[in-house]
Amino acid sequence: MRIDLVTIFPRMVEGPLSDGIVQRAREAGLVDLRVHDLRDFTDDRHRSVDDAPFGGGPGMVMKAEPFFRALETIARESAGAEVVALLSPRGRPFDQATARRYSRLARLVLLCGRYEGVDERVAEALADEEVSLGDFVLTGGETAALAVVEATVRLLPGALGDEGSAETDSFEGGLLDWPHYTRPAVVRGRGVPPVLLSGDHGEIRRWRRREALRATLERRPDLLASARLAAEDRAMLREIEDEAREGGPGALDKKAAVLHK
Ligand code: JEE
Repeated sequence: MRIDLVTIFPRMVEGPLSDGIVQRAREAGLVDLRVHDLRDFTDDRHRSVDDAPFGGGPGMVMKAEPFFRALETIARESAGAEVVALLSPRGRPFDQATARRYSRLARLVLLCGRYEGVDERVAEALADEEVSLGDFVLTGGETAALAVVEATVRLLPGALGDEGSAETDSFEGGLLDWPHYTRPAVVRGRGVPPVLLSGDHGEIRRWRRREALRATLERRPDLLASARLAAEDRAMLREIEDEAREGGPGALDKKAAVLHK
Protein backbone atom coordinates (compact mmCIF):
# COMPACT_ATOMS: atom_id res chain seq x y z
CA MET A 1 0.00 0.00 0.00
CA ARG A 2 1.08 3.56 -0.67
CA ILE A 3 0.00 6.46 1.59
CA ASP A 4 0.67 10.09 0.66
CA LEU A 5 0.17 12.81 3.27
CA VAL A 6 0.05 16.47 2.21
CA THR A 7 0.73 19.13 4.86
CA ILE A 8 2.38 22.50 5.51
CA PHE A 9 4.02 20.90 8.60
CA PRO A 10 5.91 17.81 7.37
CA ARG A 11 8.13 17.78 10.48
CA MET A 12 5.04 17.51 12.68
CA VAL A 13 4.14 14.13 11.19
CA GLU A 14 7.53 12.64 10.21
CA GLY A 15 8.51 11.76 13.80
CA PRO A 16 5.36 9.79 14.67
CA LEU A 17 5.46 8.03 11.29
CA SER A 18 9.09 6.96 11.90
CA ASP A 19 8.42 4.97 15.06
CA GLY A 20 6.50 1.97 16.37
CA ILE A 21 4.31 -0.33 14.30
CA VAL A 22 4.08 2.19 11.44
CA GLN A 23 7.85 2.41 11.04
CA ARG A 24 8.16 -1.39 11.26
CA ALA A 25 5.53 -1.74 8.53
CA ARG A 26 7.49 0.74 6.40
CA GLU A 27 10.72 -1.19 6.93
CA ALA A 28 8.96 -4.47 6.09
CA GLY A 29 7.79 -2.92 2.81
CA LEU A 30 4.10 -3.24 3.76
CA VAL A 31 3.51 0.47 3.27
CA ASP A 32 5.23 3.14 1.18
CA LEU A 33 4.53 6.30 3.16
CA ARG A 34 5.38 9.70 1.66
CA VAL A 35 5.01 13.10 3.30
CA HIS A 36 4.71 16.10 0.98
CA ASP A 37 5.30 19.74 1.92
CA LEU A 38 2.40 21.71 0.42
CA ARG A 39 4.69 24.73 0.02
CA ASP A 40 6.68 22.80 -2.61
CA PHE A 41 3.57 23.12 -4.81
CA THR A 42 3.27 26.92 -4.62
CA ASP A 43 4.56 29.16 -7.41
CA ASP A 44 4.88 32.58 -5.81
CA ARG A 45 7.97 34.09 -4.19
CA HIS A 46 6.43 33.85 -0.69
CA ARG A 47 5.27 30.23 -1.12
CA SER A 48 1.78 31.33 0.07
CA VAL A 49 -0.63 28.58 1.07
CA ASP A 50 -3.39 30.74 2.59
CA ASP A 51 -5.44 33.84 1.87
CA ALA A 52 -8.34 35.85 3.34
CA PRO A 53 -11.84 34.34 3.03
CA PHE A 54 -14.15 35.58 0.26
CA GLY A 55 -17.12 37.20 1.98
CA GLY A 56 -14.94 38.54 4.77
CA GLY A 57 -14.63 37.48 8.36
CA PRO A 58 -11.80 36.41 10.62
CA GLY A 59 -9.02 33.92 9.91
CA MET A 60 -7.41 32.58 6.77
CA VAL A 61 -8.34 29.86 4.28
CA MET A 62 -5.96 27.41 2.60
CA LYS A 63 -5.64 28.10 -1.11
CA ALA A 64 -6.86 25.40 -3.54
CA GLU A 65 -4.16 25.56 -6.22
CA PRO A 66 -1.25 24.07 -4.20
CA PHE A 67 -3.46 21.04 -3.39
CA PHE A 68 -4.32 20.62 -7.09
CA ARG A 69 -0.63 20.68 -8.01
CA ALA A 70 0.29 18.27 -5.20
CA LEU A 71 -2.36 15.79 -6.33
CA GLU A 72 -1.19 16.03 -9.95
CA THR A 73 2.34 15.11 -8.87
CA ILE A 74 1.19 12.28 -6.59
CA ALA A 75 -1.12 10.87 -9.29
CA ARG A 76 1.84 10.75 -11.71
CA GLU A 77 3.92 8.81 -9.18
CA SER A 78 1.58 5.85 -8.69
CA ALA A 79 -1.57 4.09 -9.85
CA GLY A 80 -4.28 1.81 -8.49
CA ALA A 81 -7.45 1.99 -6.40
CA GLU A 82 -7.19 5.28 -4.60
CA VAL A 83 -9.09 7.27 -2.02
CA VAL A 84 -8.31 10.94 -1.48
CA ALA A 85 -9.48 11.92 2.01
CA LEU A 86 -9.58 15.46 3.35
CA LEU A 87 -9.34 15.73 7.12
CA SER A 88 -11.97 18.22 8.23
CA PRO A 89 -14.17 19.04 11.22
CA ARG A 90 -17.02 18.83 8.68
CA GLY A 91 -16.13 15.26 7.75
CA ARG A 92 -17.96 12.02 8.39
CA PRO A 93 -16.70 10.35 11.56
CA PHE A 94 -13.66 8.13 10.96
CA ASP A 95 -14.20 4.70 12.51
CA GLN A 96 -12.86 1.14 12.47
CA ALA A 97 -14.94 0.25 9.39
CA THR A 98 -13.31 3.17 7.53
CA ALA A 99 -9.86 2.00 8.66
CA ARG A 100 -10.70 -1.51 7.32
CA ARG A 101 -11.80 -0.07 3.99
CA TYR A 102 -8.63 2.06 3.71
CA SER A 103 -6.42 -0.92 4.60
CA ARG A 104 -7.72 -2.76 1.50
CA LEU A 105 -6.72 0.07 -0.89
CA ALA A 106 -3.60 0.22 -3.04
CA ARG A 107 -3.31 3.96 -2.36
CA LEU A 108 -4.58 6.49 0.16
CA VAL A 109 -3.97 10.24 -0.04
CA LEU A 110 -4.54 12.32 3.10
CA LEU A 111 -4.93 16.09 2.72
CA CYS A 112 -4.31 18.24 5.80
CA GLY A 113 -5.48 21.81 6.20
CA ARG A 114 -4.84 24.46 8.84
CA TYR A 115 -6.36 27.82 9.77
CA GLU A 116 -10.15 27.97 9.17
CA GLY A 117 -9.94 25.11 6.69
CA VAL A 118 -9.41 24.54 2.97
CA ASP A 119 -10.98 26.22 -0.09
CA GLU A 120 -14.15 24.18 -0.74
CA ARG A 121 -13.09 23.42 -4.33
CA VAL A 122 -10.52 20.97 -2.92
CA ALA A 123 -13.31 19.01 -1.22
CA GLU A 124 -15.46 19.22 -4.39
CA ALA A 125 -12.91 18.38 -7.06
CA LEU A 126 -10.05 16.49 -5.39
CA ALA A 127 -11.34 14.68 -2.33
CA ASP A 128 -13.40 11.50 -2.54
CA GLU A 129 -14.45 11.97 1.06
CA GLU A 130 -14.08 14.26 4.07
CA VAL A 131 -13.37 12.57 7.39
CA SER A 132 -13.25 13.84 10.95
CA LEU A 133 -11.78 12.24 14.05
CA GLY A 134 -14.70 13.31 16.23
CA ASP A 135 -16.55 16.12 17.92
CA PHE A 136 -13.65 18.15 19.28
CA VAL A 137 -11.72 20.99 17.66
CA LEU A 138 -8.09 20.52 16.52
CA THR A 139 -5.90 23.24 14.99
CA GLY A 140 -5.36 21.32 11.75
CA GLY A 141 -5.68 17.97 10.03
CA GLU A 142 -2.21 16.59 10.83
CA THR A 143 -2.85 14.83 14.14
CA ALA A 144 -6.08 13.41 12.70
CA ALA A 145 -4.17 12.15 9.64
CA LEU A 146 -1.64 10.45 11.93
CA ALA A 147 -4.48 8.63 13.68
CA VAL A 148 -5.90 7.55 10.31
CA VAL A 149 -2.48 6.24 9.20
CA GLU A 150 -1.98 4.26 12.43
CA ALA A 151 -5.47 2.76 12.40
CA THR A 152 -5.05 1.79 8.72
CA VAL A 153 -1.45 0.49 8.73
CA ARG A 154 -1.90 -1.79 11.75
CA LEU A 155 -4.60 -3.63 9.74
CA LEU A 156 -2.23 -4.43 6.85
CA PRO A 157 -1.52 -8.17 6.83
CA GLY A 158 1.76 -8.75 8.69
CA ALA A 159 1.85 -5.34 10.41
CA LEU A 160 1.12 -6.72 13.87
CA GLY A 161 3.61 -9.25 15.16
CA ASP A 162 3.04 -11.04 18.45
CA GLU A 163 1.79 -7.72 19.85
CA GLY A 164 -1.71 -8.90 19.00
CA SER A 165 -4.08 -9.79 16.24
CA ALA A 166 -6.25 -7.20 14.55
CA GLU A 167 -9.00 -9.82 14.22
CA THR A 168 -9.51 -10.06 17.98
CA ASP A 169 -9.78 -6.28 18.45
CA SER A 170 -12.69 -5.89 20.81
CA PHE A 171 -13.96 -2.88 18.86
CA GLU A 172 -14.60 -5.16 15.92
CA GLY A 173 -16.38 -7.56 18.28
CA GLY A 174 -18.52 -4.57 19.22
CA LEU A 175 -17.53 -4.34 22.92
CA LEU A 176 -14.95 -2.39 24.91
CA ASP A 177 -11.92 -4.28 26.27
CA TRP A 178 -11.90 -6.02 29.63
CA PRO A 179 -9.38 -4.65 32.21
CA HIS A 180 -5.78 -5.86 31.95
CA TYR A 181 -3.30 -6.62 34.76
CA THR A 182 0.35 -7.67 34.85
CA ARG A 183 3.03 -8.40 37.49
CA PRO A 184 3.41 -7.74 40.35
CA ALA A 185 0.24 -9.17 41.91
CA VAL A 186 0.09 -6.26 44.38
CA VAL A 187 0.79 -2.61 43.39
CA ARG A 188 0.67 0.03 46.17
CA GLY A 189 -1.63 -2.23 48.13
CA ARG A 190 -3.90 -2.89 45.15
CA GLY A 191 -4.41 -6.51 44.19
CA VAL A 192 -5.54 -8.30 41.05
CA PRO A 193 -8.97 -9.97 40.64
CA PRO A 194 -8.23 -13.42 42.16
CA VAL A 195 -9.83 -15.31 39.25
CA LEU A 196 -6.95 -14.14 37.00
CA LEU A 197 -4.47 -15.94 39.29
CA SER A 198 -6.62 -19.09 39.60
CA GLY A 199 -5.51 -20.87 36.42
CA ASP A 200 -9.16 -21.72 35.69
CA HIS A 201 -9.35 -20.72 32.04
CA GLY A 202 -13.11 -21.20 31.73
CA GLU A 203 -13.72 -18.89 34.71
CA ILE A 204 -11.16 -16.37 33.35
CA ARG A 205 -12.92 -16.30 29.97
CA ARG A 206 -16.31 -15.70 31.64
CA TRP A 207 -14.85 -12.96 33.93
CA ARG A 208 -13.33 -11.14 30.94
CA ARG A 209 -16.55 -11.32 28.97
CA ARG A 210 -18.51 -10.01 31.97
CA GLU A 211 -16.07 -7.11 32.53
CA ALA A 212 -16.15 -6.22 28.82
CA LEU A 213 -19.96 -6.16 28.99
CA ARG A 214 -19.84 -4.12 32.23
CA ALA A 215 -17.46 -1.49 30.77
CA THR A 216 -19.53 -1.22 27.60
CA LEU A 217 -22.79 -0.89 29.54
CA GLU A 218 -21.33 1.81 31.81
CA ARG A 219 -19.30 3.81 29.27
CA ARG A 220 -20.63 3.12 25.77
CA PRO A 221 -24.17 1.72 26.05
CA ASP A 222 -24.68 2.86 22.42
CA LEU A 223 -22.32 0.05 21.31
CA LEU A 224 -24.51 -2.67 22.84
CA ALA A 225 -27.23 -2.08 20.25
CA SER A 226 -25.01 -3.39 17.42
CA ALA A 227 -22.82 -5.83 19.40
CA ARG A 228 -23.12 -9.53 18.66
CA LEU A 229 -24.52 -10.85 21.94
CA ALA A 230 -25.20 -14.47 22.86
CA ALA A 231 -27.94 -15.53 25.28
CA GLU A 232 -25.24 -15.91 27.98
CA ASP A 233 -24.12 -12.29 27.34
CA ARG A 234 -27.66 -11.01 27.79
CA ALA A 235 -27.95 -12.96 31.03
CA MET A 236 -24.66 -11.43 32.25
CA LEU A 237 -25.89 -7.93 31.33
CA ARG A 238 -29.06 -8.47 33.37
CA GLU A 239 -26.92 -9.58 36.35
CA ILE A 240 -24.68 -6.51 36.01
CA GLU A 241 -27.73 -4.23 35.90
CA ASP A 242 -29.21 -5.97 38.97
CA GLU A 243 -25.86 -5.67 40.82
CA ALA A 244 -25.77 -1.95 40.05
CA ARG A 245 -29.29 -1.49 41.43
CA GLU A 246 -28.15 -3.17 44.67
CA GLY A 247 -25.07 -0.92 44.94
CA GLY A 248 -22.60 -3.52 43.63
CA PRO A 249 -19.11 -3.12 42.11
CA GLY A 250 -20.11 -1.01 39.12
CA ALA A 251 -22.51 1.24 41.00
CA LEU A 252 -19.97 3.13 43.10
CA ASP A 253 -17.73 5.62 41.31
CA LYS A 254 -14.30 4.12 42.08
CA LYS A 255 -12.42 7.44 41.85
CA ALA A 256 -14.89 9.10 44.20
CA ALA A 257 -14.40 6.19 46.63
CA VAL A 258 -10.61 6.77 46.63
CA LEU A 259 -11.01 10.51 47.16
CA HIS A 260 -13.33 10.03 50.13
CA LYS A 261 -11.32 7.38 51.96
C1 JEE B 1 -8.82 19.77 9.73
C2 JEE B 1 -8.13 23.32 10.01
C3 JEE B 1 -8.76 23.88 12.32
C4 JEE B 1 -10.48 24.79 13.80
C5 JEE B 1 -13.95 26.18 13.25
C6 JEE B 1 -14.77 24.03 14.12
C7 JEE B 1 -16.18 25.94 13.99
C8 JEE B 1 -11.00 24.60 11.49
N1 JEE B 1 -11.89 15.98 14.70
C9 JEE B 1 -11.36 17.13 14.23
N2 JEE B 1 -11.42 18.29 14.87
N3 JEE B 1 -10.82 19.22 14.16
C10 JEE B 1 -10.37 18.71 13.01
C11 JEE B 1 -9.70 19.50 11.98
C12 JEE B 1 -9.46 20.88 12.24
C13 JEE B 1 -8.92 21.66 11.23
C14 JEE B 1 -8.60 21.13 9.99
C15 JEE B 1 -9.37 18.97 10.73
C16 JEE B 1 -8.10 22.21 9.22
N4 JEE B 1 -8.62 22.99 11.21
C17 JEE B 1 -10.11 24.44 12.52
C18 JEE B 1 -11.72 25.35 14.05
C19 JEE B 1 -12.62 25.54 13.00
N5 JEE B 1 -15.08 25.26 13.38
C20 JEE B 1 -15.97 23.13 14.20
O1 JEE B 1 -17.04 23.83 14.80
C21 JEE B 1 -17.38 25.01 14.10
C22 JEE B 1 -12.26 25.15 11.72
C23 JEE B 1 -10.70 17.34 13.03
C24 JEE B 1 -10.45 16.34 12.08
N6 JEE B 1 -10.22 15.56 11.25
